[in-house]
Amino acid sequence: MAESSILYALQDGVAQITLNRPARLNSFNPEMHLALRAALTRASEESRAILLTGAGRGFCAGQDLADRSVAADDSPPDIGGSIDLYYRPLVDQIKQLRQPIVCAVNGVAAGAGSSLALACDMVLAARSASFIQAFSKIGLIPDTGGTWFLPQRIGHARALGLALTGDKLPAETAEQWGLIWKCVPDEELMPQAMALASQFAAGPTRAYQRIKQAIQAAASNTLAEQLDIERDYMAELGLSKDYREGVAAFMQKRAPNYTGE
Ligand code: T3D
Repeated sequence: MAESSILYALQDGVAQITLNRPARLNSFNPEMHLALRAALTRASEESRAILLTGAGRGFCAGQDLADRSVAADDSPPDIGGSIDLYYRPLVDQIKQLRQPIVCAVNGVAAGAGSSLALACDMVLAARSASFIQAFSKIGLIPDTGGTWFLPQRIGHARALGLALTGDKLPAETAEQWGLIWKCVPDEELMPQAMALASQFAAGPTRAYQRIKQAIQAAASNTLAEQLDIERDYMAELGLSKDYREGVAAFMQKRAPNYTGE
């Protein structure tokens, strides 16, 4: 029986999802798209933090190009349809997760694989990993949110340079440029990523959800709109059990016991 293209494990509130097509650097085919979406749905229901990574030496090399190879006289692939059916809903689903999603980039993240990592809330990368906007090398543009994530995080000049050249960005530079949270020694990637995900799984989930939404909204809001959002979310969270527990724990000089409520 063929091994599943997505591995899933739930432990202590953390759902670990592993892209598992290592012979093709975990590139996307329709089966892996559907399995990843199903795994994210399951994780959204039963976990308080998600950890996404890749099996083998790569994180994800984007679209499986073997599925796009056509003879000159064949009809071309429907790439717009593929984006509507697979890539866009994937970004939407990740951005709508209430719990934090940590991405552990274990190797090369190319094309939509890079965008997938950048769609996650916190990205840790192994020192040997890299980010490649491979799209222009095959005559395409960054998708899966790439044209939005890149300039947002590293500015116009660097975003355009990476997208036009398709040059490899080493993980260390990605950290220096503010594209990702952290670059760590290879052997520390999974322990550090799991420690972060575990910290979130034991944290105030509702506050995390609102933090994510507020920071995301800031990309297009005025200060006044943002101040409104802060007031509304603070008012809501002030009624939560976790807020009450956080204050009680502080006053009693003990660690909080958050339930996510
Ligand atoms: O089409 C749509 O639906 C629209 C959506 C598009 C989104 C996209 O992601 S477009 C961009 C697609 N991705 C790429 O163009 C990247 C292609 N891959 C590479 O450029 C290189 O593989 C890497 C730079 C990522 C890594 O290079 P390297 O030297 O470390 O590894 P390699 O030897 O090239 O790859 C190892 C194997 O994985 C190899 O197979 P083999 O020869 O050992 O049997 C290679 O063919 C395979 N592989 C790597 N990437 C892909 C792939 N097979 C299919 N599709 C891939 N994307």
